Amino acid sequence: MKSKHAGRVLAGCVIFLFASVGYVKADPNEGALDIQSFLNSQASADTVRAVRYSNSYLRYSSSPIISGEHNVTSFFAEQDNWYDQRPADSNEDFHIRYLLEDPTTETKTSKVRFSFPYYPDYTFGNNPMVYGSDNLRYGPVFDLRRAFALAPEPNRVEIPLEDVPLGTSGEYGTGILDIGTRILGDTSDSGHVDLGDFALIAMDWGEGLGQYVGDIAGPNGIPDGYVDNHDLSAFCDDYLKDANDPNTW
Ligand SMILES: [Ca+2]
Ligand SMILES: [Ca+2]
Repeated sequence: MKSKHAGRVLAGCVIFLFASVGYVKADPNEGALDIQSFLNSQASADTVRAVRYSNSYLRYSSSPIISGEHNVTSFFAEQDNWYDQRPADSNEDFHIRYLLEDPTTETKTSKVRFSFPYYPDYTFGNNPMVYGSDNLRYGPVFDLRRAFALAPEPNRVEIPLEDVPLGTSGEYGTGILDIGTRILGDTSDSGHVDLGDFALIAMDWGEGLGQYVGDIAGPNGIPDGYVDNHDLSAFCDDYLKDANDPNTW
């Protein structure tokens, strides 16, 4: 009787052990984000994956990641430079270059798509995610999480970029994705959100359609060319947050 009970306990332990090994719990700081560019609605590049994994990233070793490299620049291209060259758990900014091999034969529309491949796990926890591009149609930066929350398709955000003119070849744009290192409302990019950032928003308040430092949001979470209540609301959400103090996020 005693040994039968012990046998059941042992069997229970073994089952528990297997269950524990099989269970994947996302570390709040870990994540993966797929980034794709599109010209005239056609995917113009392979998926680039922005990642921050510690050891568990090895589970996804088929991802285009070269670990151990210390070049913080990441590439985004039609051809072969499409991998993330940062260390696997890097906290560095993710630099993106939009590249073309052949000159465009017409002016092309351009957009970039972000999606979480392992939703709801591995989404970088609550780390702020801010993206800025030199060919973002409006605004200097936008909050990816705000855009995700308001996107028509869950876990997929599409951002229109400026058109790529006829005859363009090589690099046609660059962008920087900050994960956990920049706060959207920090329009001065000083690391801290305060009244100085509000002053920049106030300066652009009510102006006509254009590109403004204070344009950090819009009805769908993406800068819309105007500085109004959407931007003020985004600023208020971030007021007094500090990029160096996660407790304030
Ligand atoms: Ca600031
Ligand atoms: Ca706006």
